[in-house]
Amino acid sequence: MAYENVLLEREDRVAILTINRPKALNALNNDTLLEIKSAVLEVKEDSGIDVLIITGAGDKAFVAGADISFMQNLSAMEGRAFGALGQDAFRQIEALEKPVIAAVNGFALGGGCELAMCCDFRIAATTAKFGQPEVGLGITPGFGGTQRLPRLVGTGMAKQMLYTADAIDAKEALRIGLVNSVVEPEELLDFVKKIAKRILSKGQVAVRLSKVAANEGMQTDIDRGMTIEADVFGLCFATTDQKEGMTAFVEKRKPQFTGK
Ligand code: DAK
Repeated sequence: MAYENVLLEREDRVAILTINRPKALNALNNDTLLEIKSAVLEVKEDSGIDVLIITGAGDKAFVAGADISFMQNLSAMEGRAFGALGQDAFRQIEALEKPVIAAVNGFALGGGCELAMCCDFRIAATTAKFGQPEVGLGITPGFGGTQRLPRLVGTGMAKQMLYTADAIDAKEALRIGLVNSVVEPEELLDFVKKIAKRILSKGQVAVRLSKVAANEGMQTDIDRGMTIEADVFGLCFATTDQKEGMTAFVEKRKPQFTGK
């Protein structure tokens, strides 16, 4: 499908989704959110893709937030619909049964921070900045920020970021656990692709089921979480990847996984 506000490229079994409105620092308007949803659906349905990387076009921004010019004159009902669209798009990324890595190449503010947070994990360039500036605009975060930020960095740090609207740099994001690594901007995409390759070398059914179990477990109590884990663990024994992985170990060779 042809997109105007995003790019969807494929390299081997990795898809790279680039939010592509550099003149507006990749801010998210209605069309961009709709295109993100379509692109993620494409990735979901493409059995040749096992990992998704999300990044921003240009060297300044990952995504500088929801598009303020677009939101400025929305009615209450339009605002509600816009919020629901963003929530829906980001939930679709979070629930995608394939690993999603955010390569945060600059400003990740408001909806941009929220987009990064719905990915499985985040790798940042040294130039990245994270924040939820919404209260400075007289609104609350609307694409999951009040829910995902406390889950990721703890309630105290999340509330400080939410109430002050202050942005933090990549080093601080690393310290509080919002990102996993910080690398030079020119190394960012290669670094993330190397992580993707590490994932691709493993059994993909097991990778996907790990995501399902971790995500569902985060929303429930530990006992229910253990049941979910036992279920996905059991399911692995119905796969050829499990047979191959364990046979290869016993035969002291590298496994040849087929994702089946
Ligand atoms: N929206 C629209 N345009 C934006 C933008 C944004 N979020 N961020 C930047 N731009 C545009 C600028 O207007 C400028 O356009 P031109 O003037 O050149 O036409 C261009 O990008 C370059 O930006 P600057 O000239 O400002 O660049 P600087 O380097 O000086 O500053 C900056 C970079 C990122 C610090 C600054 O642009 C900035 O503060 N941007 C806004 C950041 C922000 O506040 N983001 C959060 C947006 S609010 C909800 C639904 C959604 C949401 C909440 C609720 N419900 C329905 C409940 C989500 C809210 C948000 O994300």
